[in-house]
Amino acid sequence: MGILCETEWRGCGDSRLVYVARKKTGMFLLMRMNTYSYAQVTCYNIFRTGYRSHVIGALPSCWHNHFMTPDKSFQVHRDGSGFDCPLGVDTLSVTFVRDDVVRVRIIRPGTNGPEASWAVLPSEHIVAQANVAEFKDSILAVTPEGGVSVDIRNDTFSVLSAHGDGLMTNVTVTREGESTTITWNCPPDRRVYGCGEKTGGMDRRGRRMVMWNKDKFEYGEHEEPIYYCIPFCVSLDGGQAHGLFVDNTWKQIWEPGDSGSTQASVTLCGGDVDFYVFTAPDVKTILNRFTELTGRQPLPPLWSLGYHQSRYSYYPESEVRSIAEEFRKRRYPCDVIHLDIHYMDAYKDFTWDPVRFPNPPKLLSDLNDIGIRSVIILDPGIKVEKGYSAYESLFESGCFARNPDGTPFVGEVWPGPSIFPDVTDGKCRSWWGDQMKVLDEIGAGGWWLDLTEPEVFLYDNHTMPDDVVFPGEDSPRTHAQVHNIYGMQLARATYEGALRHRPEERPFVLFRSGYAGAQRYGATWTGDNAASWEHYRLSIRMVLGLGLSGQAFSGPDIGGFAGDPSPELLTRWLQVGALMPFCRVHNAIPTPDGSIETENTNPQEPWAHGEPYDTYNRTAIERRYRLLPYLYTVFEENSRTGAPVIRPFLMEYQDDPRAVTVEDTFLIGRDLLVAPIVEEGAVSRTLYLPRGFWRDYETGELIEGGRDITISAELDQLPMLVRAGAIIPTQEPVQHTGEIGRQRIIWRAYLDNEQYAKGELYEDDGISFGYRSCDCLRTTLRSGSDGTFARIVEGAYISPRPPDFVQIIGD
Ligand code: MIG
Repeated sequence: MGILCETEWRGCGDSRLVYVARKKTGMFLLMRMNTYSYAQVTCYNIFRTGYRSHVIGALPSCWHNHFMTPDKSFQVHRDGSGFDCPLGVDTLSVTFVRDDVVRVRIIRPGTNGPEASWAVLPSEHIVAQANVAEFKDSILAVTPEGGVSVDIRNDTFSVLSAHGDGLMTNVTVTREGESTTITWNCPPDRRVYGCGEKTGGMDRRGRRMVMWNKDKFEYGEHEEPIYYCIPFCVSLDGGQAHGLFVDNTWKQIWEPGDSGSTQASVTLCGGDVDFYVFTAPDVKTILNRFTELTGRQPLPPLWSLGYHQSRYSYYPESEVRSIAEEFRKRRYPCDVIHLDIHYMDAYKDFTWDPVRFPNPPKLLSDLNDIGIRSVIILDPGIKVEKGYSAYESLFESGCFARNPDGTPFVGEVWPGPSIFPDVTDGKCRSWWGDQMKVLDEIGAGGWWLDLTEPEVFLYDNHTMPDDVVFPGEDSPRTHAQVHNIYGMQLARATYEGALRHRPEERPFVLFRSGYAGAQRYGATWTGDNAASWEHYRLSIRMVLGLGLSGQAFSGPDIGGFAGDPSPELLTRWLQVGALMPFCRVHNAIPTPDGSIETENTNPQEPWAHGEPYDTYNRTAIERRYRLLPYLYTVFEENSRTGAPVIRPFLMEYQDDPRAVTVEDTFLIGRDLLVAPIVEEGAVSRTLYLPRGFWRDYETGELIEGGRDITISAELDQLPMLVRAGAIIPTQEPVQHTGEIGRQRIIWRAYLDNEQYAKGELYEDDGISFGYRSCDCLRTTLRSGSDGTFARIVEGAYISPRPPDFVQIIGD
């Protein structure tokens, strides 16, 4: 009879009914031999008043032969969260982080196993209790709520969901030199989403994905990899979802297998096996759990949700001023102008070119006066130059990347030969924060980090050699190990530095590459895309994919970085881009210094093509500002739950086989559907509308879903629909977010068939952390039976807005 932590085994004589009782927690498992080949496992939680039961899994019936004869060694974790047991020569360590999240580590003999995670937050509080049962040649562990179970055989194991579905079955681990491959069975019809910033289609089956952050100017539609890899995916089997996060910073190769194959694998090019399986059956809960582990996007400053204008580069100062003035003169909303590398003196971080920018504090404060913040670019490389204070202080600290022989690693980037801060070291991160002071003091609004892969010119692979050493805080690591977290750690240094200088303000940090968890330091953009219809369509899939990977605050260079968009393309792209989480127009110019990569581009400011595009583009940007109350409410939800800001249908309709294939239509939050025109010359399109009733955003016309519909949209229009029964908080456009106090909230109510609607609005001061101590306001608006609307208000924030107004859209 098998004995496990205070659990008693009993078996019925005919082996058809077996139960395991755990007296202390009042829980027992019942295994019933249902069919010839499977036993159903039911978990009973016993309460004084009765019991609650649920089926937690199915086991091959061959198990019944083993019930009585266990003979395997395993060790239950002291806190009851899981157990360790042998797996071949290694030790397999299984920890239940939540009832629906299991962590699996493989510890090699004579080692302590995976090193502390860069992604996962310290999480002593996140521990679930496990029940472990031992059989003759396998071990079964389940969480009390039955969310996940792990079944371990001699050298393979399986992770099962609450319903007994095999999420990762027959997992095997093989090694070759430094690399380890994890292989498992993957049902042919499983769909795999996420994995960070990836090109191609949203379903990643059939692909070979390399997790290795890489600079790629004008990347191809199927280029692999690019800037920002996240080794996390969400999978769908029929309507059931589960997630996988492989927490390893080395290069990883993911091969989810094509739809005909039944094998999936992940190869780790170094380090140890440490992964998490998320078994909650719905995509939202999985993202909630993943962002609980790796951190959520902090609520951004409201201004950063406004419109951003950028160019490589606006200079000299007079050009920056004239762009800003143009926005105001033409009455285009704009909150931010970006300063790209030409503001610097010889591309040296934390300096200004004295000729091009003679008086930066005055410039930044004049821009601020008209409601425009400046986001300032920084690159990781610090120019080797005697007398340049950033270089001298970094050199002195010793915290920089080194060659294997200990000499400084010097790489070529914009300023010429440069050294690279070792941001894996906390001392170095605070050094970086110290350097930011000179920019903070003169009024920098936000921070833009480029080349964070880290990119180094002149090497074949555009980065440092693998064996470059980062001395680190606790122990040295090679570039091969820290490459993928370099961008994230630089973002962390910047976020923490900004916070140190202005503890009362939410930082805004924009960075090009990251890793799981980087979302807790800010936003990203999709790098050097191109001015083509393909790239425009791709940008939608990429931003949706990033959201499914935990990074919800992203957007493309609207109009394309390389090349010139046609007027039509810029307008269409702006219409969609203006509704993406991060909204910025940016493009390249030839640099006077003869840039190696950029090509000639024409101006891409939204008025660049004259009328009628000028008016169309203003309308597109104004739409963002109209919807800002709703968008901010969705951002707040994201910061609290991890649910992406813009969502593919599969997030809300994962059980609808058609909805899960849609890649060019999306939802903002739950209720607002955007159906962009994505074909050149088109003025109408067909889309699959998910089930239920919808209403046209403008007219309120009621449309039944669950079928294909065709909508027309001339070049000045963007098709949008609202879920019937929703209320969308909006406002009249403003020139910048500093003006919203003048605008009342206009609730656009879209009644359902029962004449019912409900909506929500989140407000706070948009800049401080006051919301953390309740200085915020959540208003719920509901229609009553008599045609009136009732508000429920929670929170202490006093909104400066004039009284709100409800407008019923449609009949
Ligand atoms: O080698 O800073 O992706 O947004 O304008 C090019 C100049 C360097 C690449 C970035 C782009 C930026 C540009 N940078």
